[in-house]
Amino acid sequence: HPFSSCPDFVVRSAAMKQRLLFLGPPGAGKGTQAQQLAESQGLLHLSTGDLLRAEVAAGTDLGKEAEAVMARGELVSDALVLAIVRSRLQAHTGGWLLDGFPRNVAQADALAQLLEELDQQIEVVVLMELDDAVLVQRLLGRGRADDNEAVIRHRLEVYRQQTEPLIAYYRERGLLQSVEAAGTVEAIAERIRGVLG
Ligand code: B4P
Repeated sequence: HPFSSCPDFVVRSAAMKQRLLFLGPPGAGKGTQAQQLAESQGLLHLSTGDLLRAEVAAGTDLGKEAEAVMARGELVSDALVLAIVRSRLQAHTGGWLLDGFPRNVAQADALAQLLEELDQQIEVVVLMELDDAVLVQRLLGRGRADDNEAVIRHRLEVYRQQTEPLIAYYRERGLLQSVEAAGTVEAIAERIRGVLG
């Protein structure tokens, strides 16, 4: 490699990536993998789904606004989600793992602008891919409030229409890495580590 004699290149290429996005359909296991990886790597795990559910549980105004939308399997407003992400990222200096955000092109554009303000860059986008039949089975097994079959089908549709365009968006920017999300939690974690090295 032309830069391989440069010490800075060696240091950076040896370290695991520190600023990551997890992308994929509902039930692909983003939350499951993100939690483990963030813990082992000392990254801030920012799950917009978890943060919204915490607002709902606390009965805040924001939570009241989000609750019905989430129960229908639709996306909470961009402004609301962005406010949550912005406050967390502004207050943090180390690495981070964004899980379930962005979920549409408007959110991705807003994130790009926020990161420019913070002088930070996404290093890799991990796309977790899995068949619909397996997704539905996993979510029915989880049994969260928004995990009944009709709502799951709707969330998959919302994913196809609004979130899937982000695959091309990040591929064009040279950031996308796909990982097969079938198999055991440990096997998938191993594949993810493989694309982060
Ligand atoms: P999220 O909380 O992001 O949840 P998810 O996409 O449904 O699930 P995830 O892929 O994280 O799967 P998990 O690891 O839990 O979103 C929920 C809602 O919040 C959205 O519908 C939306 O309304 C709102 N929201 C969130 N972010 C938003 C945003 N940016 N903008 C607007 N709205 C937003 O795994 C699923 C199940 O599979 C679990 O039971 C798990 O134990 C199991 N599992 C995981 N890995 C497995 C494996 N290898 N084998 C077998 N089972 C496995």
